[in-house]
Amino acid sequence: MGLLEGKVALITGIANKNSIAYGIAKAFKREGAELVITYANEKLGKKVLPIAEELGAKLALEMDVSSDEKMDAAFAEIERKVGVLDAVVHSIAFAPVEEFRRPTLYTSREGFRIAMDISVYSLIALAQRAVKLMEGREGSFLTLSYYGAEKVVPHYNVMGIAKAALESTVRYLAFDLGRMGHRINAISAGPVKTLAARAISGFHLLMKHTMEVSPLGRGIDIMDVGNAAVFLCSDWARNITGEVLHVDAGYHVMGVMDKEESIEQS
Ligand code: 0WD
Repeated sequence: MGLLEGKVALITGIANKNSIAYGIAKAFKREGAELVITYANEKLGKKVLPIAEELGAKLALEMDVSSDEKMDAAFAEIERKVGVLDAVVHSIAFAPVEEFRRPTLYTSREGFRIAMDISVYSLIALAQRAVKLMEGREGSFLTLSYYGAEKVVPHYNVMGIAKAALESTVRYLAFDLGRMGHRINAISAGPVKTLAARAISGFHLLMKHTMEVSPLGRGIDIMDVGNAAVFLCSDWARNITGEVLHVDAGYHVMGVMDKEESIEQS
């Protein structure tokens, strides 16, 4: 029996087969979960609908998290067609590309607002609506963060600030949701080449650096994140909430980045 047998999971943030959310959806499916898949807009729908079909999703629908009305409409449809939810995966982030191109010092008010709205507030907006479908169940929420929340990663800029706020949001929501019997956690994933990652200047150098200095001396892939997500959303993790789990080949434990040393060891 799969670890998520009998559970219904809402997965947001699949843009294509490179998306971290795709790895999570595949792992959830493998473990017996029924899937509800949402995509940001009609254009992305053309890519995502065939993926939803391949994964045998119960329902696939559009949901732009920047609009309360669109979220209400999507949740009304989920309630009508599916009725319940056990898990919600928030795999969404966005900031205007200019914000990755200039120093954090020159972040615009609008860029900051958009980054916080789409990448952070959307988690709260999802939780507000999902709890109604989790009544009487031990629900579980999961979001995706990155090391740039904890330390300065050049070019990550306003997204690092947003991820710090996101991780704090996980802790505050853990308190509110915990009173209802639900859990919420984050996975801080190592760099993965995806559509969103392409916006960040020098991303390939960041990936190379991470692989070279991490204790395991390698990078991660979307199934590594998917497998950890299965655990966090399964009953095996029923007393884990408010946590940020690093799936980064151990990169975050390094203080001094000694590239030579890690190469000698391998
Ligand atoms: O290295 C990486 N790729 C890492 C990503 C390392 C650590 C964390 N993450 C995080 C990201 O910050 C994000 O929170 O993982 C999450 C998923 O990102 P991803 O899988 O790297 O990127 P991608 O495949 O582009 O999916 C993100 C998706 C959007 O794709 P695009 O590229 O079209 O922006 O977030 C969704 C959209 O599908 N999204 C929205 N969904 C609903 N409403 C919206 C919106 N308004 N905006 C973006």
